[in-house]
Amino acid sequence: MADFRRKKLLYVFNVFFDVNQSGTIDGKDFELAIEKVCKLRGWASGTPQYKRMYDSLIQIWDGLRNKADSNEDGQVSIDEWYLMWDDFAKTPDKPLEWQTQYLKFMFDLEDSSGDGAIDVEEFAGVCSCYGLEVAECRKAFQKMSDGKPNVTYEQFQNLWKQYFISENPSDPGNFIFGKTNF
Ligand SMILES: [Ca+2]
Ligand SMILES: [Ca+2]
Repeated sequence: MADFRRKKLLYVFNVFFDVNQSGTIDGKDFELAIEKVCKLRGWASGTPQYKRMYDSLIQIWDGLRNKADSNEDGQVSIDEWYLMWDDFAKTPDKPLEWQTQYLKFMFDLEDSSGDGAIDVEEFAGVCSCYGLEVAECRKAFQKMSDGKPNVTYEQFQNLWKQYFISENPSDPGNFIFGKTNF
């Protein structure tokens, strides 16, 4: 796998999945992610929105673990992570179910107004809740949207695919997780 693609995969692993920075992904990371995004949205535990968020992230974790945890230790290591995305790159039109669920989850989370498109404020709001600098998120949005004010779901799906398979640093899909260079 090319170094550039490996760096992108490592970045998503570290920032969006291994939330407690333990070096592997497991259920605890997802529980922290649930707290993080519900706090961002102002959803208290016990509310229907909290429950929906909880259910969809736990379902994503179950799907990820089932496919990627090949040594069955209950955790997804960085090597297991690389292996799974290397398989994805071979047949990007046949994603795993959890991968599609996560793509949709991220889009819906970012589209906080629910109008079917992401704008720069929505994008920066979510990325900064994962600890990224707002200024860099804004720059990343300009690059991924090619200077346009919005990114639709259809566009996002293509950018997403590009993120995980592209080895060309100038492709717009490289910027969908808020980082401008690798
Ligand atoms: Ca972890
Ligand atoms: Ca494992």
